[in-house]
Amino acid sequence: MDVTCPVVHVRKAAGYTVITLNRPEKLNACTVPMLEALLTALQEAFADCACRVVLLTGAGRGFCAGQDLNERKPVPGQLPDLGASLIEHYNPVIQAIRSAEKPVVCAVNGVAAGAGANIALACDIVLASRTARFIQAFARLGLGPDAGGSWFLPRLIGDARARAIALLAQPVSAEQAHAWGMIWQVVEAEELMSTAENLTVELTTRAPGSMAAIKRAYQASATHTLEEQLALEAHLQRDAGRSADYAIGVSAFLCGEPPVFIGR
Ligand code: LHQ
Repeated sequence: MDVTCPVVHVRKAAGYTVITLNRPEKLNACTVPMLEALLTALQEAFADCACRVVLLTGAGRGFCAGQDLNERKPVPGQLPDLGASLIEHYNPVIQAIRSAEKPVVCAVNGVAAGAGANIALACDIVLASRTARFIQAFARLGLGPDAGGSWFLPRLIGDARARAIALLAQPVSAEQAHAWGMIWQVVEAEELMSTAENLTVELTTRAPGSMAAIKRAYQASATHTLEEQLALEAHLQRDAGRSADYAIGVSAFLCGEPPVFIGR
């Protein structure tokens, strides 16, 4: 079933949901209605038993140009509250992606700038078209980093590179992003969606409980000590060992058959 709203398109496929940012004429720059629709689409997909994986992409030649600057134009005599914008609209999107039990694949089909770049980096597996660019545009606008960029980037590519690309606000090509470990894969533009969709389908065949445990463990490892992480792994593995997924996975292995996991 397809659900279309003006700014975010949702397509439900077998085992996964494709969410497409849909303001192509503005390179999918984010407005409040778009961010609200994106959050709703993510929440619905995460709550949908028929959906095991989410694939996020953008319509047209851009992935997302970040905040729509027309919507947040400085007005003389008024003090804008961009912090409120983040707290109300961007942070919930980032947190929804990171705290979800289901993997989110991102197909970056073109330029990803500002908060748009960081929405992509919040996702679990990021593929980019060879034509895509990632721009930490904030320093060109008199802004600081947001949408999790200053958390994701040092972890993904190291502090030296993260600081430099933020301070310089220079575009990073998809190839460079891949070479630095910022993203999983670079794909020719015409093959991006088929490659991303095939990978998404492959993820739907993996154990849903494993997806949830892996996401939880990797998120926690960013702040945990080794001791804390070992304890968390033991806790997660105790639960996993008692799950239907484990019974299915082991019995399939012992029978020499591919496992067919039931949903959660
Ligand atoms: C846009 C935008 C855009 C509006 C392209 N806004 N129209 C801030 C505040 C609050 C809270 C949350 O977070 C943030 C952080 C941010 O995200 S601030 C925004 C960060 N993004 C940028 O600074 C990117 C601004 N855009 C650009 O630098 C260029 O458009 C890029 C490099 C992305 C693409 O360049 P081109 O390929 O040459 O395309 P274009 O510039 O011609 O853009 C196409 C259209 O999209 C154009 O509209 P028009 O009606 O003239 O055809 C642009 O005005 C529009 N557009 N980004 N952020």
